[in-house]
Amino acid sequence: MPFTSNREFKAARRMLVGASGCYYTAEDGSKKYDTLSGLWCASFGHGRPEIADAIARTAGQLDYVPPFQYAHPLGFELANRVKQFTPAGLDHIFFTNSGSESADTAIKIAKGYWARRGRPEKNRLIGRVKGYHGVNIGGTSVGGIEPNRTGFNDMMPTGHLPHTLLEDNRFSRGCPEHGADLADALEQQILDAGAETVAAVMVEPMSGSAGVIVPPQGYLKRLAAICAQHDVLLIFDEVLTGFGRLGATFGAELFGVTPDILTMAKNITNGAVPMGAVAVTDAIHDAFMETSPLDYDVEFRHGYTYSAHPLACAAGLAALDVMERDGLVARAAELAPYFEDQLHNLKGLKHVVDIRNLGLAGALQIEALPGEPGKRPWQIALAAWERGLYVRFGGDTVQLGPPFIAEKADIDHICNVLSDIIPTVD
Ligand code: PXG
Repeated sequence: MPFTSNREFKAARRMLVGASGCYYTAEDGSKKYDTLSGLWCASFGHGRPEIADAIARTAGQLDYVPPFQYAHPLGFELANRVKQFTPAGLDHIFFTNSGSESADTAIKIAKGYWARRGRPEKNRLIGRVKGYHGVNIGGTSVGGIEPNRTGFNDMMPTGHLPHTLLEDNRFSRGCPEHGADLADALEQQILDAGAETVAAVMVEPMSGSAGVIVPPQGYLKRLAAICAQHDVLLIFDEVLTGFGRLGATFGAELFGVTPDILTMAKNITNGAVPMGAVAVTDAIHDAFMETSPLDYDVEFRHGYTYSAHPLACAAGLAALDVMERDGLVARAAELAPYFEDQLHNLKGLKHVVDIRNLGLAGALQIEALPGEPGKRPWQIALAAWERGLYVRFGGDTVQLGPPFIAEKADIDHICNVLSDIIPTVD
């Protein structure tokens, strides 16, 4: 099983057999409130009939189309739909099947862009400590969650900026005050390596997996300015933040920073069918289109058997319709201040050493049990499971990303259960 303590799971399996709205049904029939929207991907609520119907209809009509040199209308429809939501200037969409594939696709686009511009030595990527860009070779290398990298030997040579998790910022509400100057490490790394060797810097506007690390005020604008100054591409990994999680359609929009490349996945289909996407600027798109003298040449030698899969496209079109029709991004934004208040009310609880939040993403930092990292959140999640909550655990944080259709009473319930449980663990 992926990212699972397999031996422990076999001893106490946690099986889900149904999903509707904000709840899962476990195999014993009990309901479990979904406090992380699946894995941050089913944010519009489970079991949306519009999405299920679209998938079923398409499966009966057009189960599969080869995406190499052939196509189907739903792929173009979805690309046009997605670009209605991406920031202005990011109008060219390439489909993948996951966030990891989006990350590695973005990295190859960045490297290929400079090669096509006659600068193949501009090839190096810079990521950030605690960053997460999935599990493929590129994303693992650029990512900065140390245990995910060690044990696999050297992958792609990559630089890493310092993370922005500062002691001074503990218990900040929303974007913390301190740390914009940490962006200056990018300038130093570019100068050290030589700007002529750096292709791109890749960051999540808000780090999700490492435990909701919210960017300091002004930090992302500073990163973008340094990139522009040194001719380095900026890649935003919005796999987790995209389509509403921060109370804005994208982090790029919320922070007023438009990257050159933006990756997506998760909410794009509300999690119902695997899908990812990468959006790029005209300049990048054109660099690929213009370089070959042969008009039948393949411009981008990259893609997957299941790129723009009809079922994923159908699910994506239906999911984005639901998001728009029900005003779900605005709903996430509306609920966010209440979520923030309730989450920060947990300050003072035994073991809770930091609380972070932005939009409908939140994390409680749990003091690690000496010598047994990650144990307390595991114990918390198991106790929460017994109390009817599905809680994601991993590392020493408890992460919360409720569905955008959550009610205030749901937020109260989640926080009440956690406040009962957390002080009782070892
Ligand atoms: N980039 C980012 C920013 C992500 O959050 C990926 C890439 C990889 O996506 P795929 O679809 O290949 O898994 C992710 C995935 C968590 C958690 O607990 C987060 C993710 C996945 C599983 C758990 O925060 N993010």
